[in-house]
Amino acid sequence: MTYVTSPGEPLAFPQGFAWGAATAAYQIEGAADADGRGPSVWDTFSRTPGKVRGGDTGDVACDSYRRYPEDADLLASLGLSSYRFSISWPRIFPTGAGPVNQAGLDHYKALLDTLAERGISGAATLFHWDLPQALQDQGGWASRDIALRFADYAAVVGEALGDRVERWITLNEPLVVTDLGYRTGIHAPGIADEAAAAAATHHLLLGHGLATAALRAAVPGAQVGITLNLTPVIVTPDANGSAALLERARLVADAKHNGVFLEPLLFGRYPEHAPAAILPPAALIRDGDLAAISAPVDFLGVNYYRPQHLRPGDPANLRLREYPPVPGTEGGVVEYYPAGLETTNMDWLIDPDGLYELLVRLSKDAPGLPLYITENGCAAEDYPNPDGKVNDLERIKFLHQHLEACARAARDGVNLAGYYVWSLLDNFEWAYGYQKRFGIVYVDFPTGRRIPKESAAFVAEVVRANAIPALPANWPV
Ligand code: IFM
Repeated sequence: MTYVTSPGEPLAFPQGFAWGAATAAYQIEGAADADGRGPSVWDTFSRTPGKVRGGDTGDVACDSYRRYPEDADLLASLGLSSYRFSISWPRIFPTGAGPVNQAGLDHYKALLDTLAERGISGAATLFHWDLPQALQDQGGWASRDIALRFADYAAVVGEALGDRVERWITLNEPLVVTDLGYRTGIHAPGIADEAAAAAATHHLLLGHGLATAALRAAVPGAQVGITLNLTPVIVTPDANGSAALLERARLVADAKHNGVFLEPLLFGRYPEHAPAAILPPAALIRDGDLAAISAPVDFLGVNYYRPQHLRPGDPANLRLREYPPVPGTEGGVVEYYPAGLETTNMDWLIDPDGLYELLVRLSKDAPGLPLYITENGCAAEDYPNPDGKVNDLERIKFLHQHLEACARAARDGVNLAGYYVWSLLDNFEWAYGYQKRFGIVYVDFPTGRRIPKESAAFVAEVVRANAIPALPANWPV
């Protein structure tokens, strides 16, 4: 397929826009026992029967720990200027606190040097969920001490890699850690305890604040931010419902999905409308914590996948594609899937307008703060055709629509500095194992062979033109 970007293309991106692809250590590296790596909570969890679909683990994954030069070549072949990867904490601190494993640091030096040789800069995430098991054994994120351990780890990594990393991301999606790791237990470490989840919220935030200071001390001029998964809440009134109730539901849902991390970071306070159960108790919040948490960041990383839609409805008598809204919202409002919107292979709504609204809202909450889309993409039923090609047209349509939302937001004054597609490679999709494919590059897991999908060619053209090509009028999906 050929993508044509016409001169004077209206959907252009700002000059200097960063184009990248994102991955995470546990999802792609494999090599679980190589070079002194210690176990992480995801090793323990995935090896526990019944926790991950098909009994899949990250033991081998995409074998990117060994095949990283090939992955760097892939990035270069797409013209991408930045690679967002995560550092595996248990490779650096196999037993949690010390000693430091030099071989782990050397691996990331080699990765960054390999990228640099190809003109690609590195955006390093310090914590993308693979906590050293030894730290979990001491309470994990439910214990305050871990915030200090995280800062120690940030300092060590900052000193070792500070001259090579362009941007630092302290945490990836802390809300997923608290919600799925500690509240429902469907992710590692598999805890289902509301109080532990609330404590983890505060300690993740504190860890971010202390790690930010540690990185800045270790790396003069370091660019430090955090990545949040944010979910715009869109309400649709109707003639029968109470507008006041709907607005209350919106505020509560927004506090739960967004405010619980956004407000402490940007404003140094927990959100007023959040359900009490999700907030850390006052006894956990010590003097100075909120100041450390709200120390200004250099940028905000935004992971966008889908919004939440709410409308008046009867929570006791749900219609098709209606669900009870977030806990803590009074009855009379339900979550629903609007009839006109399609869904992805994860059954997640496809709603690029949600991304536009989110970006505009963030630029009001944090005027001027550079925003990066640090993840955006979709899972699809991908497979190689008999001719060996992977024709992922749904993904191209998804990316096209979401990039259009980004370009519009930038045109309308949002300080959007870059976009990373999730993901470079098909990989270990947490509790779904290898059954969900998010990559723009197909991975044949039995052999590790990489096959760039059709979407990779599309992304390469967007990067080349720094603008979005029009899809043919007869686009089949
Ligand atoms: O695969 C994950 C990633 O690790 C974090 N953000 C969402 C992606 C898709 O579920």
